[in-house]
Amino acid sequence: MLRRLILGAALCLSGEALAKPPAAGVFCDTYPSAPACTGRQPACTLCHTAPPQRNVFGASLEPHLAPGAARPLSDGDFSMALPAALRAVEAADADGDSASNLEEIQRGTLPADPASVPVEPGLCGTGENSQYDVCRYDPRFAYRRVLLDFCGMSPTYAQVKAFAALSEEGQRALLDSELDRCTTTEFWRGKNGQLWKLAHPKIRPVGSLKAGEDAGPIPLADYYDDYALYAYAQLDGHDAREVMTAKYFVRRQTQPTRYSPVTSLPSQFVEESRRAGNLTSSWSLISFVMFTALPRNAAAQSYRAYLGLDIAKQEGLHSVPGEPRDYDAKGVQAPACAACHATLDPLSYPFRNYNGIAGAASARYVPDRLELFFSDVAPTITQTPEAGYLFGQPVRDLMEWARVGADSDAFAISAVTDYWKLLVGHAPTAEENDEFVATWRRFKDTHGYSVQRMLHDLIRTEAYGAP
Ligand SMILES: [Ca+2]
Ligand SMILES: [Ca+2]
Repeated sequence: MLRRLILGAALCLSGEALAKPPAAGVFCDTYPSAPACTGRQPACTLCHTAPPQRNVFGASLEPHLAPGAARPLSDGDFSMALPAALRAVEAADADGDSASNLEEIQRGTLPADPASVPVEPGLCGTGENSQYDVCRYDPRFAYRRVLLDFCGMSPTYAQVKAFAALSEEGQRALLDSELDRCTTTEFWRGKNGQLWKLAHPKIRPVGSLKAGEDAGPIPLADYYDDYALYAYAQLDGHDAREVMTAKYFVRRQTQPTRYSPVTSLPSQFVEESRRAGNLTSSWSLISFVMFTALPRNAAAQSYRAYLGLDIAKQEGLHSVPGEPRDYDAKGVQAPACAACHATLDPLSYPFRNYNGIAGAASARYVPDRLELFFSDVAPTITQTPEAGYLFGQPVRDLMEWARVGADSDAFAISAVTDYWKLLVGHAPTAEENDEFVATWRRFKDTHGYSVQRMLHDLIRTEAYGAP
């Protein structure tokens, strides 16, 4: 018997059958150097509008998938048949944009979207733009950009002339020292400065609920604490992962802005052993857990904000066998919901004891929280475990969730993408992919997750410094 779906709580897709969870992995085994596969996996939308509906590229694959075999295919048969089907349509042009499917896959554009086409590398003719060295890294262009992006002001004519007179080595040194100087300014690190802008979609402030400084009419939590931890983790060679893993809080002093770690704040209530950076801040618990028993929204928001994966867009799906168990009886086992909830529910279990809005127990870690406050939600609600899964890997609790997440490629990719969008002006394009991958890999493997050191790489990329 079908249980009625409770809309709003569950994340469901239309249709009966579903996208095959192994599809993204098999695709990347077939095209390991495709931009969609470098450090991540392609979203379901490569082949589907919303699973199971296929887009034009997915539909063109169907007749080549184990032709003659009975439908539906098992996951195993599907995985065996997909590489040959992909190869069979490589020369075709599913979306009619004149670029073959193979060319689009290799250059990182969408084979089912005629608006997404590979751009020819710029024609670097001379005389097109005499002011700048178009198509190649131009230190003068980068210099102007660094002052604008990090200091919020254009260089004066005298500064530009002085810069141009320097040797190549002198120009590089000045770019580095100006970057370091400008990242100490209020424009970069102060309240509502550049770093705070990067934090907005992660924190999702709501002025009417703000407590403390700039309090609103219903003061529930002070999210300036969240901005302070975020900014601290981005600055001065600190480890950017601590936005997810910090056991400390950060106090902000003004004029000039300074951020310093502290062991307690009057506005924060989760004890040290249960803290996971901004995932467990008062504001995150108040605004993302709110009144819910199983905090799926808090889990999905953390996944999106810090790991760059949006489950509602079918990104980062790692179905856990046997899930979702539907402990809170929301009907998420219906096939259209299970596609996302097999990932989302086990992602949410480690939040089970973090309380949202509940009077004196608000924004706290409460052992047996479901037993104490939510036992009437569903007969099986109290069976919800605290252990869960992230990226298909078991995690004991939210601290381990945060640790695994912070150490993942997804974290580094997401963090560097934020700066790429802010500084280059858009998400990395297929043409920029090599520089982008080199930048996030060095951020992770060489720079110890120091944003400051990563920025010195980023301002040297052609993506940033070629006019
Ligand atoms: Ca095409
Ligand atoms: Ca296309």
